[in-house]
Amino acid sequence: MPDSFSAVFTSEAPTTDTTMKIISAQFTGCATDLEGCPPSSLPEFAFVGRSNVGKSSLINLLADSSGLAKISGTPGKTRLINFFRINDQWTLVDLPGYGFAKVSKAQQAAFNEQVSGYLTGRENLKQVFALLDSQLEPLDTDLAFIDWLQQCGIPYSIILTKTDRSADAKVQNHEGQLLQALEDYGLNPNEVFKCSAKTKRGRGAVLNWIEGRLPKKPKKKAGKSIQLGWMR
Ligand SMILES: Nc1nc2c(ncn2[C@@H]2O[C@H](COP(=O)(O)OP(=O)(O)O)[C@@H](O)[C@H]2O)c(=O)[nH]1
Ligand SMILES: [Mg+2]
Repeated sequence: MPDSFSAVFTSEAPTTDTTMKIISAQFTGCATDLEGCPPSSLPEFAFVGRSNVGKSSLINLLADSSGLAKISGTPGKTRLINFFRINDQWTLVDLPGYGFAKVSKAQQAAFNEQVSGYLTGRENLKQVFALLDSQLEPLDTDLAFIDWLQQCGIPYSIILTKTDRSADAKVQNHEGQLLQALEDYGLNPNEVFKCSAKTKRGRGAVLNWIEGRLPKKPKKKAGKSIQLGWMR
């Protein structure tokens, strides 16, 4: 092989990271139901899952901010819909965790009604990310929730969380079971992502997916150079 070729092939690949840069992430409000949600025309992306699935950790990972969403030692404490404006471009919505056993059935039903009101009624909601724990086989409660999303015509993707906690083979096995269950029930998520808040796995994939759904910024027209000839 001529030297020039080896030079080409051994040269370092460019290290350009194309992941969306998080320039700003601000808490903009919270609500218990649709009526209380802050008005916004920005595209919204909501994150939901059972308590302790790793939602707050994932939100902090995505937003590049360790304290944005509170990582809870007490599962099920967050009963509010929280809004975070990212890069003045889109809104990340942290929905309360479902399926928490320490609240009464009546409380859970009221809460489900409030969250479902947001999910079905929020006009700028672009997509729901349903979080599932990759350490577990797909659970009926999760599948029922996903089925409900699909029946309501709400676009959704699935994120398998905490992939660092199990061996790759186990994660793959659970992913396979999930894909099979989705097929059996005729459920069609936009994507299935695998994430870990610990290793940052999946961060770029989720952010790039969101970026692809944002309105394109108008390209600057090729600026004409200012004619300075008159000054001479
Ligand atoms: N190893 C590991 N632990 C995680 C990950 N995500 C969350 N956790 C832990 O799981 C627990 C629940 O996380 P949290 O983000 O509060 O879950 P939430 O209740 O769904 O908001 C905490 O102890 C986290 O430190 C992850 O990706 N890897
Ligand atoms: Mg949380």
